[in-house]
Amino acid sequence: MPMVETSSVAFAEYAGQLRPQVDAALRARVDLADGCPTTLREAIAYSLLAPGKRLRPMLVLMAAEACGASAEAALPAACAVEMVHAYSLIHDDLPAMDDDDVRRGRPTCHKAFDEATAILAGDALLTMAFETLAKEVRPPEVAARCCAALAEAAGPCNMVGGQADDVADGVATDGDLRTLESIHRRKTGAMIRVSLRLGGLTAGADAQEMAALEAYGRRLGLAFQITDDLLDVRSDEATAGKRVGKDAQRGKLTFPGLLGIDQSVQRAEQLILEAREALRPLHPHAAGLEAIARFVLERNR
Ligand code: GRG
Repeated sequence: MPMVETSSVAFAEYAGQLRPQVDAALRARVDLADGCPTTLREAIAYSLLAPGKRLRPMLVLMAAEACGASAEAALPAACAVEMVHAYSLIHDDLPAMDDDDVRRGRPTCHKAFDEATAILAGDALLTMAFETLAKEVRPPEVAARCCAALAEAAGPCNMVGGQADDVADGVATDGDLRTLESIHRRKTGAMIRVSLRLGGLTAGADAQEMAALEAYGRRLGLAFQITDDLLDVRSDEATAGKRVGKDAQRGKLTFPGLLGIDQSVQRAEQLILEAREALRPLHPHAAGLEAIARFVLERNR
């Protein structure tokens, strides 16, 4: 029996429909900041509208659909997660962190502009995310819950904390699988889980639907990081749109480094199988989430 009875609509088809909507919504919110200095606004737009996959906003929209709501009402929340994600990429690429020159197939924000502008563009995007949720999600009680959920996911106990441990001296080479999973549950996984949660919150999901989204998100988040580590080993810069091979170069703790390539692939496959199983209670509206799960396993960028 298939995990979820869906047509085999591919991620690319969903992306083809939803991506223009998400990008138009993101553009509109950059345009709203009309008192913003020109260079800062250009840097915000440069990074926010760069050709990323828009995976997290699509998770928000598809989680809302999976809970029986229209994607439309979830669009502000979808923009908010992409703003936080874009900020995290800008700051992650800075010389003090990963020191990268290429992101999403283009020069990183601090290379295209300068370091101070990149830091400020990141700061602006982080604050714009909460402004968007607070002003646009309705009713206000749901907006407050969305703000709290996103702050928790992006904050010191999750994304920022995971990043802190990832860049900290000593964690890199002598860690074990538990350490690695703990870093990525916070650094990468929390933003994936909260994307689903925001979709559920804006859709007025019940407890069973929220639990299904959480179970799916936990597995998807970890599988996403494993496939990200595999891309660093197996892909090239032109395909991935970012520098590859850097983890091994820096002696970083990674899934292929700890488990080997074959076992990492098996682990990702198992997690995606479980993620798809977790969607059962959401049947039959979970076709989009099902397509994202398949995409995460098969992705090459
Ligand atoms: C600087 C506070 C702070 C946090 C940074 C997100 C992050 C934490 C670092 C990014 C570095 C990295 C490669 C993380 C691994 C997984 C990941 C988040 C990849 C980038 O996400 P994608 O593949 O990117 O969804 P696109 O460009 O498609 O949106």
